[in-house]
Amino acid sequence: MGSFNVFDWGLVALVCFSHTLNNFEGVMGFHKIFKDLQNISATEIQEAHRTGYHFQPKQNWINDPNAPMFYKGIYHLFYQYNPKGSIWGNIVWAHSVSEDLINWTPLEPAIEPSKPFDQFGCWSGSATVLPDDKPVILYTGITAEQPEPGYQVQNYAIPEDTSDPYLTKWIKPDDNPIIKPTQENASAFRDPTTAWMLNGQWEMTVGSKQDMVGVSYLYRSPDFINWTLVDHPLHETENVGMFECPDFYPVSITGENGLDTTVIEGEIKHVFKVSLDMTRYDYYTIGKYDIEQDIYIPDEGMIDSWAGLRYDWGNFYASKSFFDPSKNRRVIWGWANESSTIDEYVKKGWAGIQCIPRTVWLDPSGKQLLLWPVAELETLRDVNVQLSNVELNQGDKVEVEGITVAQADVDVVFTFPSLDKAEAYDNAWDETYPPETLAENICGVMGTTKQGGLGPFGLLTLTSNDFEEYTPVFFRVFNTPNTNRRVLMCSDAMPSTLNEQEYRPSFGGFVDLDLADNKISLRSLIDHSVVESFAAGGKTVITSRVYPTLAINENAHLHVFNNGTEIVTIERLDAWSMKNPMMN
Ligand SMILES: *[C@@H]1O[C@H](CO)[C@@H](O)[C@H](O)[C@H]1NC(C)=O
Ligand SMILES: *[C@@H]1O[C@H](CO)[C@@H](O)[C@H](O)[C@H]1NC(C)=O
Ligand SMILES: *[C@@H]1O[C@H](CO)[C@@H](O)[C@H](O)[C@H]1NC(C)=O
Ligand SMILES: *[C@@H]1O[C@H](CO)[C@@H](O)[C@H](O)[C@H]1NC(C)=O
Ligand SMILES: *[C@H]1O[C@@H](CO)[C@H](O)[C@@H](O)[C@@H]1NC(C)=O
Repeated sequence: MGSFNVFDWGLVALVCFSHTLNNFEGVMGFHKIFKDLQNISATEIQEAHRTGYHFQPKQNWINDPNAPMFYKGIYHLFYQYNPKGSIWGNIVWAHSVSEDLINWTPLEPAIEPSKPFDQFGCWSGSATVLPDDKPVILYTGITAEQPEPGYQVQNYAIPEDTSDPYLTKWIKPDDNPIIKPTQENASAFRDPTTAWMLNGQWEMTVGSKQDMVGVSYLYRSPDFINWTLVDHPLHETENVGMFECPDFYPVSITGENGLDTTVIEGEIKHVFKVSLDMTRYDYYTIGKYDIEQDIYIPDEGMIDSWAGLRYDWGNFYASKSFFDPSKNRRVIWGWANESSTIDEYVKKGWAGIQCIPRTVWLDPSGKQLLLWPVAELETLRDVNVQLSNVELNQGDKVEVEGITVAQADVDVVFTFPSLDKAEAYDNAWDETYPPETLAENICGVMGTTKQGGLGPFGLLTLTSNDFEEYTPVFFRVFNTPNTNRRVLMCSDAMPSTLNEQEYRPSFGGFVDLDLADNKISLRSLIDHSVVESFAAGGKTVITSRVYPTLAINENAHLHVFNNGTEIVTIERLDAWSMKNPMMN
């Protein structure tokens, strides 16, 4: 990630204005460079919206997670960090270590600009652990001040001492850069992936574009140092613009276990994920890695565009996965940016968090992934309250009391007698809204106040005393059998704050469920200014950043509600106060 350059700016602006969707224009502000603000470090950190158990440093700006890995018993997370201020700029690779993905200790930055091949920036990249336990980082270096061309190159870095499980010091050898761009794509050439092996050679891919075609260039190397461009890309997609932070990995079709990136054959499928700079969301397809042709082919029926599947239908970007051999799982990290104004970033002295790491595996249908918070998060669960068999009629709200609801983990199962009362799906929506924002638009139009048949029902998180503010996470079920638009999940920031200056999207996603068992589950991780929600065991995930003015700390409340004519029963609800881990 990190296309903060004037070349892209022109293109993005052009496309955004011609696009029918207003919300895509939000992208543009983020591309501006605020030179005079990027070195201003706050003397005081505003705590009101700081998270309790999400990953963040003590202060300043963060963005993409980089090179996550497990090495000699230790989890490593690097991330894009401005050591001097709370807006983007002066980017280094900050580095933290953990034994459980939850408690984090900061180390010195691992990679900082210093050499001709990265003097103007050390941008995102990935780690590969080579045989004999030798980790190598590939990252993007910026070699000239923007907007000079020829500035995005790929470099490598190696640990000074591989016997140190903390990998404290990193060396950038002098034979860098190992890959140079051509003049034409010099400003759009970044984010190298973890490598895999094919026919005895290493391969990896780098994100780019040619005009509006997103391109994932493929490179090959016998020794991890001498890389040559393969004559065709791993994958490309029309009309989506720049591929940032590509990720390419195998998933098992027989179990929930993760697989090392070097597994390229067997009972597997492959996932190809990109972060689209133009829309600022993370999209994936499931498909096949054709090792004869050395290309990735999405499965029949996959939507390979920004109307396709997302890891998260909310605020989640520049994600990166890694294989964790100690637990035999694949884990995804993703960044949730702050969604307020530049002035507020500077004032509060910090910006950006990493979402709770999520285990990822293939849904038994083979048609989507499932994402679920890593099990270690449960070690932070403290005081617990439960509800069971509570019936909710239309208009009912049941308060969940006795825990710290502004910093909580809530897991609930809803049941209902039948689908008979489900409201009609309005086919006009399909004409009115483009597929990529259909769910979000329906959530926005209907909210929780438009009463329905089966739903809206769900949680009202971060609610103020008199409901002036609330962040609802809820479902509506439509009477549209035989489509995947039957169950809608919403996480609506619109009523979340009285501060109307804030970005308050009504995020939404459909949940691919037939509801044959008249049941749906929801888990929400609430943490002051973030609500991360997982429907139906991780089929649909939505993260919202919210900035309540009243519903802060002990002034926040949590309710379960129903606003549909059908009775909805809380079959079981468990909610926990969440403790503070050691956080940098
Ligand atoms: C900001 O800090 C960077 C890194 O130390 C430095 O190179 C740059 O000149 C500073 N910019 C301003 C405007 O002070
Ligand atoms: C860069 O762009 C040119 C022309 O658009 C293309 O032919 C070339 O393969 C691209 N990729 C790299 C890595 O140079
Ligand atoms: C790098 O690899 C290419 C292709 O395998 C080979 O032609 C070239 O001689 C190698 N260069 C070095 C410096 O080893
Ligand atoms: C339920 O709908 C009524 C009528 O529109 C509305 O007044 C009420 O606020 C809604 N409840 C919630 C939680 O939005
Ligand atoms: C996060 O901030 C909001 C509000 O400014 C923007 O609309 C998003 O595009 C942005 N997301 C990313 C990934 O940068």
